[in-house]
Amino acid sequence: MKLIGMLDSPYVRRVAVSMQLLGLSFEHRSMSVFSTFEDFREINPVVKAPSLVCNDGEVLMDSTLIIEYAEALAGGRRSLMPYAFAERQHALHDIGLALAACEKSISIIYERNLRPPEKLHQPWVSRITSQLLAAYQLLETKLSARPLAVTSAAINQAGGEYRRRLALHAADDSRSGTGVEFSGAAGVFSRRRGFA
Ligand SMILES: N[C@@H](CCC(=O)N[C@@H](CS)C(=O)NCC(=O)O)C(=O)O
Repeated sequence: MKLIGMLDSPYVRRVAVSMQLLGLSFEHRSMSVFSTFEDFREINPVVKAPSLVCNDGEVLMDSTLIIEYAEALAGGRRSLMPYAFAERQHALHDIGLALAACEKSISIIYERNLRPPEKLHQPWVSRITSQLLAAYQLLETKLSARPLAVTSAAINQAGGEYRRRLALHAADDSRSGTGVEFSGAAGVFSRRRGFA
């Protein structure tokens, strides 16, 4: 399997961290959807990062769908999602906020960096900014009440406050061999200025 995309993208990062935590081996090709657009198009004509080239050559895109595939590939024995229904609902809520925050952050960067300054539509930027602040504010409130677990043993797709199935098989964690501490929510929460 090949994961295509740069790790400054929160979407590529969440897939890379999740696949690592799930114990899946993959090759990572750091390609930009901008500076290497033509090369990227050879792999995925839609030019979306992340793209995952499966072992049979089929290409998957969208981080959530790729993670769903990775979880299926890892088998039911390992999962980065909480098992209990209520905990899963809370995790999905947090993940939705984090993904919305990523989407709005990226929209602002595209609006500012890809348009000529005279074509920038400030009411649109203000709208996106208010959405971005709402998502981060809700996350901040939630996380200040219950800080994220930051170890690879405890983290899950929503940051680690809810028990994931893997925690029931703690011995398995040593097999992932990561020993790495991640900054939160399987990669999605860390804030970066630029994106692939
Ligand atoms: N919903 C998608 C968003 C992926 C996304 O927007 N990736 C950006 C890079 S950070 C991209 O491919 N941008 C190029 C484009 O949309 O044309 C996901 O979760 O993977």
